[in-house]
Amino acid sequence: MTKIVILTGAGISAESGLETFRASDGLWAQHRVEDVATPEGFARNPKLVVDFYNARRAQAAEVSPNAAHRALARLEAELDGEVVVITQNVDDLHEQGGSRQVMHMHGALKGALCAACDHRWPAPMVMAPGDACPACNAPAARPDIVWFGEMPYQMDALFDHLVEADVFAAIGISGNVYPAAGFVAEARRAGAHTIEFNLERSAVGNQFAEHRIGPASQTVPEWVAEVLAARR
Ligand code: BV8
Repeated sequence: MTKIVILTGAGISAESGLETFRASDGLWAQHRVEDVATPEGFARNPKLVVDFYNARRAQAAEVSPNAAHRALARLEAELDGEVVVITQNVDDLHEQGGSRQVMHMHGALKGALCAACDHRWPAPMVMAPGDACPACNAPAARPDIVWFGEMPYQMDALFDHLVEADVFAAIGISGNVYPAAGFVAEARRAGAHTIEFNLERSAVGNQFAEHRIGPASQTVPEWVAEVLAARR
């Protein structure tokens, strides 16, 4: 049975209107990553960090999935095999687009986490520093986001999927952030065919066997149609 593992990054949500990280007008252009996406930044200025994620949560609530998200959901629904989406993104556009097996390795804007007892609950649209945890009541609520220096989620399960992949596709990632950027090497080692979808080659582009250059809303639906036709 065919198993396709797909890693997505900010580039798949760009055409839905969400800023990427490294575009010149991207998120990091307006903020220093050390200030808004590290535990140290959160400890130093929790309001700056919580407001950064409040703004992104509000922005994410305004946008819709694009044809690339919908194509991946079609692939999962129609392929005689298994499709796993591993996303670096913290928006829920894959779920809105219809994908069911989605792994948020860097957390999710819709999640809140208690820094004191590890309890998780659906985040309110607007979080404030010192919000109480509904389980232990400590004033220790934080966005359920994996910051730089923190361990990404579900790493063991992710690697189990990678080593079983027949095809590994990366869509809209710059290949700058590890361990996600290292997944292509793992998949290749396990014998997967590797494809990169991007506007240009990523920092790990030379590790992919195949490249589909262009906007994901065009290249991904084309690829999905080919994959499904080939297996009919
Ligand atoms: C960890 C949540 C330690 C926050 C994020 C090894 C070598 C070097 C450094 C490290 C290393 N190992 C660890 C590190 C440190 C660090 C790291 O990699 N630093 C980099 C900057 C050098 N990594 C970590 O800290 C990670 N933690 O490794 O734990 C550890 C290890 C073992 C045991 C214990 C602890 C945690 C990293 C997670 C940080 N959190 N996100 C938030 O969202 O606010 S990272 C964030 O940036 C994203 O989640 C994503 O992962 C990352 C990069 O963003 P991309 O998605 O790639 O987006 P970007 O804008 O960069 O690129 C967009 C791409 O799309 C471009 O290529 C563009 O061309 C393309 N595109 C644009 N439009 C389109 C398109 N493509 C197609 N169609 C379009 N229309």
